[in-house]
Amino acid sequence: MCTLHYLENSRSHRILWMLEELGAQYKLEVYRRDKRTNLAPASMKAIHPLGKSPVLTDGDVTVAESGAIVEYLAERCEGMHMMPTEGEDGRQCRYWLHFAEGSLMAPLVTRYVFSVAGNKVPFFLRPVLMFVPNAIEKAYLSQTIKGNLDFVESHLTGREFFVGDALSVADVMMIFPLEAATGRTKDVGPNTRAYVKRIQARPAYQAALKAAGLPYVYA
Ligand SMILES: N[C@@H](CCC(=O)N[C@@H](CS)C(=O)NCC(=O)O)C(=O)O
Repeated sequence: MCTLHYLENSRSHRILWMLEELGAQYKLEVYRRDKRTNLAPASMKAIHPLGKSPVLTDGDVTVAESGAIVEYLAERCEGMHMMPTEGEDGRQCRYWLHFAEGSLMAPLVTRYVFSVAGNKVPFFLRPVLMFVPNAIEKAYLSQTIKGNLDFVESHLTGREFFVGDALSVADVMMIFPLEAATGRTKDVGPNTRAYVKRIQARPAYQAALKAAGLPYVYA
């Protein structure tokens, strides 16, 4: 049986949700974030050298990176119906799986790090110390994030899922950045907001919340 190393309020939630969608048997190890730094606890480094979450262990096998974990689960837990590999659906599935972390999460994380840093700077020093982050926000982050979210919004027009007409690992990967964006920006369109609500209403998603037994705050 595999074990999901689950960090509170993190990308781990998408993996827990997938395990529930698959009806897989699993164990859950829950880790709390450090109250001062909000980082993962040092004990996660004993599971994987980077100490990030999610991590899945399965006997001697350790799998890190959400994208690699969802592929592993599809292959190992009779979940290939969630990972089309052929034709246009296969290409689309691979595209969105990579887009989620590669294109969508990256600028959202950068903006988040800048905002946390900004909150720690005394307000009278902010104009000086936040000059570079503010310039990066203006010249790059705002247009990149908006461009990504407009692209997603247009893709979701008239669609229930990211790929074809069934839930796939593309949805599992996309939900986390879309939840984060919904909480943090006004650039998320109505199709995307409705999609996030639909996913969150799924019984397996609700079962994942229950299994974690912690509030899930992603904004
Ligand atoms: N691209 C990685 C990102 C992993 C990652 O950064 N996880 C965050 C949680 S969302 C984490 O562990 N943060 C705690 C820390 O950096 O200490 C993935 O998708 O698994």
